[in-house]
Parts: sequence; structure tokens; C-alpha cells
Amino acid sequence: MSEVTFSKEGNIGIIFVNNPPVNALSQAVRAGLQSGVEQGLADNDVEAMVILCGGSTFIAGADIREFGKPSQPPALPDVVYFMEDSPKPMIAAIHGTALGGGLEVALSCHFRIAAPTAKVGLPEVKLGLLPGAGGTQRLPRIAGVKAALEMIVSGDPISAQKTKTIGIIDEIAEGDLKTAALAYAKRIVTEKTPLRKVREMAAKVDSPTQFEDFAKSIARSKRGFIAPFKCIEAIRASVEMSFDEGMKQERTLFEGLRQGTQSGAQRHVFFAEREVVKVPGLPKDLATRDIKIVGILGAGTMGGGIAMCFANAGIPVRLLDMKQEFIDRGLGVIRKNYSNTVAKGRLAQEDMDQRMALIMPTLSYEDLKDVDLVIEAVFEDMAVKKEVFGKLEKICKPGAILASNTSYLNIDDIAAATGRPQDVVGMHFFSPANVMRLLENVRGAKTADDVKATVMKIGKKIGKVPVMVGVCDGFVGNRMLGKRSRECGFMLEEGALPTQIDKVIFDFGFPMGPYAMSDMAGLDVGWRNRKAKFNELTKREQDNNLLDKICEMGRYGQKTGAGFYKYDDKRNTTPDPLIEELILQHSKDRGIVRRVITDQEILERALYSMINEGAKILEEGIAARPVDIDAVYLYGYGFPAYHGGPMFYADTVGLKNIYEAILKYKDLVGAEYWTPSPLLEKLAKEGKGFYSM
Ligand code: T1G
Repeated sequence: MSEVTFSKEGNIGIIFVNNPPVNALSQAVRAGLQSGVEQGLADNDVEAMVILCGGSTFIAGADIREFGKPSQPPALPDVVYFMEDSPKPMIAAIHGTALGGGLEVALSCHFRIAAPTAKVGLPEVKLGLLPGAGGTQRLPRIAGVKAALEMIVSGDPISAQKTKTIGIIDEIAEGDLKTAALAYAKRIVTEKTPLRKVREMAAKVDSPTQFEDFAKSIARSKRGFIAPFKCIEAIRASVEMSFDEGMKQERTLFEGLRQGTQSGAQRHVFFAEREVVKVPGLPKDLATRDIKIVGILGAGTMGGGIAMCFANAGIPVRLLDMKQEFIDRGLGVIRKNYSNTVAKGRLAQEDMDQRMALIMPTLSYEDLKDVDLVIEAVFEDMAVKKEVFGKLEKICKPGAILASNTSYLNIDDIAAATGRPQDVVGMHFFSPANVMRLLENVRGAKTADDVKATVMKIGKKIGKVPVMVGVCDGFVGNRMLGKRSRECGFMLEEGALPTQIDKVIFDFGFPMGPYAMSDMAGLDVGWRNRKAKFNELTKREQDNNLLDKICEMGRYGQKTGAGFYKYDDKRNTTPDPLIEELILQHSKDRGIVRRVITDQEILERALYSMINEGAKILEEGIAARPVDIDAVYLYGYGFPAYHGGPMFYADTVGLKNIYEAILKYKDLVGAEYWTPSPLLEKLAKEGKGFYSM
């Protein structure tokens, strides 16, 4: 198949790119573009050339899969330089999303026309990169430094209308894009419109400290990432250097990022999000059940958030609760959430109204009889769940999927409360459900394959990253997090303080440390779980009763103004000397001589305990692949994208190093907590990683 073809319509050459699914700039496409322009230049009948793409989108960027390999000529910067040097007008005809190298190809053309629904963007920063084919040098010249900083550092696409306003696009096509592009090219030839080479334009700063100011403005949101700040450096070169010097600076900065660990991790994240939806063993084309109406039990925080997920996707919801006051409160929270988004200008009022109209509150189970999927988000108690599912089985139509939002209860036990276990599945949303993208779909032993395929498909449709997991205590995410919590609790009594542990985890890249997070979630939640599982705990875990002591003081975290930390009425956090005294006394009472615990030990015990548990989860088949575990942590627990997820990070550190550290902690803390997973031990000894098993 030829990815790029050249043809003529009258005096206009057409360079047609057809490289499904997104016309990525593979080596063949780059070579095809080059030869297409050469053909047009050599043909005396051709007076202008149009670049068009087949399929759903204009070129959506370089082929990300090529970045880990040695680059092959022709290099994209050379191809686009050659295009811009064409003495014959070059016109880019954009539809879908012209992203990354695709927009850079368009910027090296002399003119650009776009379909009204088209979008353009430079998302390289999301891959830990920066535009590497002149985007950082041409965009500031044509759109201005401010727009270039915003587009390149955010990586977010903008609409065709906005691009016309800031000067990237010259024409918005009326009707068929190809027809409009050919007519535009003919007009340029007829009117002898002077060629506009973007590289010959000048880029000007808007203020002397524009770059420093912009870097400060992203310091918090881009904390820990390297690429956003390199993007600023590259854009600065467009103002302070000649175009050619700026291109050299861009190339240097690009290569530095491409070879760095952060970009490798972020490219892994890009593919991970897409890989997890393909569940091993589930046929790709398995027919799924049609989900037209969704029932949700429980109008509380979780139920309300889940209702919003479906309403946002245009799917009608029946929201059931037992009392009108619960319904009213739940709808009030949903309405407030939408209103806040409208107030920020991120949602139109009419869209909010449409979504609210899709949520039908009810007090009657009868209103669930025709739903295609019901998700219960009621109290986390097995007896309650069994009672609810017993009712659902009688009410819901045959073929309706009965899902539980439980975060750790056994789906098989819940399914056993019904006569149709094949229709029962877990759909574990993460709070706030209308924000967190992770959805742990928990397959029961008897869950039907088409039910699994359906919840994966509907999860993607409502904008989640659905991950298929098996039944175990805590599934994947909470089971691994429990090990981190255990180790941090041990380190508190051995010598560390909450502030030190939180700082180490925060500096690694998590949004917050475990104690700040517990205070935010509510210590009473963890306390209730601890009491429920107390008999399953080891003696040391039972004796490590710091959480009990803090909760018994009525300190449940932010909601009571104090937990591990103190909070003022604006929820500003301050360490509390009272907690430090409590911890020191606790160690004394336990006969533990406190010692200095290094940040490195904290990091290793917090992360490697999770990684070791992740390896066990793989051995047990609870997760099918390391990528499933990474996705859970990236989209449900704020694992920093520039580390790629716990299993990818483990490979970066090296399993041999992790294995040796585990043995060290086995001696220090005890074999019952630190016995290496056999899989991890095997891979470490073979010099392999989770991703090179
Ligand atoms: N390279 C390779 N494969 C890609 C790809 C890419 N750029 N983009 C998508 N795919 C695959 C994807 O993995 C999936 O594969 C299939 O295409 C459909 O994707 C030099 C250095 C374009 C908005 O970052 O944002 O240019 O799972 O499921 O929802 O300066 O794909 O089917 O096997 O996402 O319709 C910059 C990344 C690259 C754009 C379409 N460009 N892609 O979304 O489909 S770096 C990007 C997207 C660069 C230059 C720099 C989206 C999309 P599979 P999909 P979609």
C-alpha cells in the first residue's frame, strides 16, 4: 500500500496521505511527502499543490512507535523545510485533528484551509517531548508567543475557528474540504498571492519577563515534569535566535527529552491507556449488550458521581434512593457540580440542563425494570449488598447487567445472592467518580464474556480508562495501597513522622502524601476498615494502633479540622505537635527505639512493597498484564505519568535492585511482610523486567 500518492486536478497537484488509522508520519509517509513535492515541482503543468489526508483525520503526528528506535531518513524537519522552500504554493487541507508533526507539516505550507470541525494542536509535551519539526519556531512566528506558549505547554488542541482568529488557519472550508481546497489553490494561483513562509516571519515577546512569568504560572501544575519547561526554552529561542539557530536549539532540546526516562514513561502511558481496553482472552469483535438506560442505586457521593458520568455521555439514568431527602441532597450535589463547571466556562448552561434532564430520580425499584445496566453504590456491607442484589434480580429484566461499585467486597459472594451470576460484575469507580478516570471492572468467576466486553466498552464510552481485574481483597489498586499504608505505619513507629513521609511521596510525584490523603478522605473510613479486618491483621499491625488513638480523639481529618495534621477554616494544613508527641509516646509504649529513617528508605518501602504486591497480583492472575496495574495507578491513584506506573517504574529502577532491597527489608522488617514474589525474584535473576518477561 502506498501511504502517499501524487495526482493532478487541472493545474493543482494533490499529495494524498493515506496511512490509517491516524496518518502518522511513519518513514514511508515522510518519504512520500518528500517525493510528492518533488513530483509537483518537476511537473510544469502543476502551479500549486494541496496536501490532503484520507480517513478520519489529517496527519496526527509522528509515529510514536518509532521514537524508541534509531531515526530513519528523511527527518521530518528536513521534509518540512523542503516543502516551505517550494517556489510553488503549498496548501494544507486539514480535517480531524492536525496534531504534532501534522500541524508542523501544515505550518510549513504557505497556506492552510480547514474543515469547520477540525482541530489543531501540538501535544508532544504529553509524551514528555516538544514539537521537533519546527513547531516551537514557527508557531510563535505565525500565532504569537503567548498563543504558542499556551498551545505547546498545555498540549491541548484548539478549534478551527480559534486557529483562524490567531492566524494559523487562513480559510475555513465551506462544504467538501477537497473541493474547497482546490478552489482555494486555484484562487491563489490566479491572484498570484505572495507565498508566506512562516520561517521568514518574526516572533516578538509580549513582555520582557514573559517566559519567566509563564514558567512560574505552570510551576505547580507541571511539578516534576521536565518537558513543559524545555518547551518554554525552545519557544524563547524563536525570539532570541535566527530561525536556523532556533531549529538547532529545538533539535538539541528535543533529543534530550526523547532519550530521557520521562518521555519513555509518558509514551508508555499513551499506549497503556489504549492497551488495557483490549482484554486478553476476550474476542475483539464479541457482541456486547446494548446499554440504553442505566439504573444507579444510591444518590450519595459515589452514586451521584456515577450518574454524572453517564449523563455526560448522553445516557439516561434512573437514580434510586430510599428517601426523598437523600435524592434531593444527591441531586443538589450534582446540580452544584455542573453549575461550578458552567461558571468556569467549561460547560454551556444548555448542556447542563440537558444532562440534568437525563437523570430521573426515583424512590421505587419498579423504575429499574427496564434498565440495561444497574450499578449499586450503597453501603459497603455484604449483607446490604446481598439484599439489594436479591431485589435487583427480581426487578431487572433478563439480560440486564447487575454491577456493584464495591471497592473490595467479593463479587462472587454478591453474585451468589442472585440466580444469574453470569450477569453480575464489579464496576469500581474512584471518587470523585465524575473526575477520576479509572474504572476497575471486576470479573466474577461466572461473569459472562459479553458482560465483561460490555462494561469495558461502556467504560470507555463514558470517558473512563476501564481495567479488567479479578476478585481479591482490594482488587488491584487498594490491595497494593494497603502494603504502602502498612509500611508507612511501621515507619511512623520506627522513627519517621507524617510530614517526612508525605514529603517523600509528594516529591516523587504523587498529588499528596498518604497522611494528607487520609485526612482528606476521612480517617474514620480507614478506621472502620481496620476494625472490620482486625482479626486478619498480623500482631504488629494490630499493635500499631496510631490510627485508633487519633480517631478516638475525634480527629477524623479535614472534616473535623484535625487528623494527622491541623486545618484552619480554609483547610490550610499545619503539622500538629500533639500528633508528634503521640507518635513518640507510641514508640515508647511499644518499646521501639526510634531511629533516623532516610528518605530513600521511605521511598523504597512505600513503593517496593506495592511493586512486590503487584508481582503477586500478576502471579495470581488478578491482573492479566503489568500494563493493567500501571493503568490502575496512573488513572486511579495519581501515580506520576513521568514514572509510567509502578510496574514500568520498577523496570526503570531495575528488578535486580528492587529484589535486593526487598531482601534488605526482609531482614529489617520481617519475612511475613517482605518475602519477594517468586515472579519478581525470577525476573530479577534473569535480568528481565515486567515488560520483558
Ligand atoms: N503514533 C502511532 N500510533 C498512534 C498515534 C501516533 N502518533 N496516534 C494514535 N495512534 C494509534 C493508537 O495507539 C491506536 O492504536 C490508534 O492509533 C487509534 O488511536 C515530530 C515529535 C489522533 C486524537 O501525540 O491523540 O508528532 O490501539 O484510539 O480516539 O514534533 O490517537 O488501534 O492499535 O487514540 O480517534 C504527536 C496522539 C506525536 C497524537 C485519535 N501526536 N494520538 O484519537 O484514536 S509526536 C500525538 C492521539 C510528534 C513531532 C512530534 C489520538 C487521536 P490501536 P486512538 P482516537
